[in-house]
Amino acid sequence: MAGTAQIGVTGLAVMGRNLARNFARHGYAVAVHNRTASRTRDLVEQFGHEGTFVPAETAEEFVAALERPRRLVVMVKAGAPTDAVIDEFAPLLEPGDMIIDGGNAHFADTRRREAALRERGLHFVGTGISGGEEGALNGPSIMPGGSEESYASLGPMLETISAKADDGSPCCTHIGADGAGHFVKMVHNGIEYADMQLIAEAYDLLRQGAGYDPARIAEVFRDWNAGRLDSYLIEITAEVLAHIDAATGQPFVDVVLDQAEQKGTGRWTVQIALDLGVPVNGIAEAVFARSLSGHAGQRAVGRGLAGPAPVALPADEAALFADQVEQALYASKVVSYTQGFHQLQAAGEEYDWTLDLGAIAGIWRGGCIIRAAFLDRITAAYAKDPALPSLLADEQFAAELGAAQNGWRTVVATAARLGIPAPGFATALAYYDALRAPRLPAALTQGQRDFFGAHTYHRVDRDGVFHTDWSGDRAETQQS
Ligand code: NBP
Repeated sequence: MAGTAQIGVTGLAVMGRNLARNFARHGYAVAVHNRTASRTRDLVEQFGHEGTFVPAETAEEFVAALERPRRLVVMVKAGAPTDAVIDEFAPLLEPGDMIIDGGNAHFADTRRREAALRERGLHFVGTGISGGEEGALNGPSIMPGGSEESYASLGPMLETISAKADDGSPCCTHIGADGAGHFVKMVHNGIEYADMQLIAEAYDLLRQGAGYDPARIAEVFRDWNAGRLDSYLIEITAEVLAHIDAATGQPFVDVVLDQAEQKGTGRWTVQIALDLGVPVNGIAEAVFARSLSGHAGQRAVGRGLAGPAPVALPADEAALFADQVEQALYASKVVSYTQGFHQLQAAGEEYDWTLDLGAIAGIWRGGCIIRAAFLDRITAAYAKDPALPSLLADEQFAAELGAAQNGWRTVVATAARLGIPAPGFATALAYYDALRAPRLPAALTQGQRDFFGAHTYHRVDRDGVFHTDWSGDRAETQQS
């Protein structure tokens, strides 16, 4: 006999517990279950008053507590634990039931799991959830993949518990079939890496280039947050920079070890971009910058290498420089989003997903780490032209980057002159200039490839595939 709980959550660590509470607070009856039953009891004891929870100790009890078709959310550690939970529950489910994986799964695993469960008549809904534990409780950005049919049943509930953008729309939309939701969440995280790296570079340039102290830089970030850079990450940057370490009385940022860590989704974004042949230079530089920061041994031996010791600009130039850093930050941010959306476009073609890129930008406006006023502009650009080949093809973005580019160039040049590493700003500018270039040196690369490997080339003046006899008389022959 089917039960009455509209949704169930298994895996009640920080994310699952908060997600279950979010459902309950919105009036849904929620079955709750965890491998270690004490977590289930704790949840009901501490938060039972927030709504209707149906605790279950065993998998059978949990499944029996759910109304049909069953909606079973899995919030366990990604990887083998997710497979173990699916293997445990799938035999207890009936055709039409849904397993929703809200963990940080790799999209290829999601595609594999979806195909296997579809064979058994079950829906598998790989769902990206962004916003950390706070988002899970109060409204995350939710990126569900899977079938249209599953979204028809599940979507309204997810939309109800999701964050809401400033215009009131839910930060949740059906992304596309099988692994599309987890893919989009992964690219979201890659963009987040790039955003964070660019902000870190802006801070470093203001500190070493403009000669500002952290408190002053916090003010600069507060000002920027009132303009086109208005975003959660800029807002928290100001807070972190203004924070004073209680133990030493020093700026907090000066007492933290300068070695950034990563969990892996940024790395996946870059690995998959390489497979898809999409240049996501900004995201890659962000992943590499974190990685470089962590190689303490390499840094120790490199510290004595020749180069300028950064000397701050004269005070009268510093204010202008700070404005130019804002321009470089904004322009580089637009470039990282351009690259991330290119990756989504390419993945849509590769995996046969119909991705609504404007809607994806729309659901990142609330709940998640990269939430920003600027995302409205991306939605508007795709609304104007759903087939927009690149964000830089949008007139407004192109005009803004055109207006920012002089300042951006000055910042990259100043960083190089002062010896301050700014890989994110520099790679974004190189990408922009490469796209603008009427001709690229790739022609020479093709010539070299033909020389050493007979890899052939195309010509600009006629169709066909050509090869030059480099070891003989250098005559050209048409291959096809
Ligand atoms: P964890 O990723 O720390 O996972 C702990 C949960 O997994 C516990 O409920 C644990 O049960 C369960 N579990 C494990 Br481990 N192995 C299991 C197995 N073989 N069978 C059944 N259950 C098993 O929890 P979390 O930090 O709440 O994250 C949950 C998911 O959400 C992860 O995939 C994570 O990547 C993703 N996520 C996290 C965040 C975040 O900010 N933390 C944000 C977005 C997404 P036990 O209690 O019996 O040990």
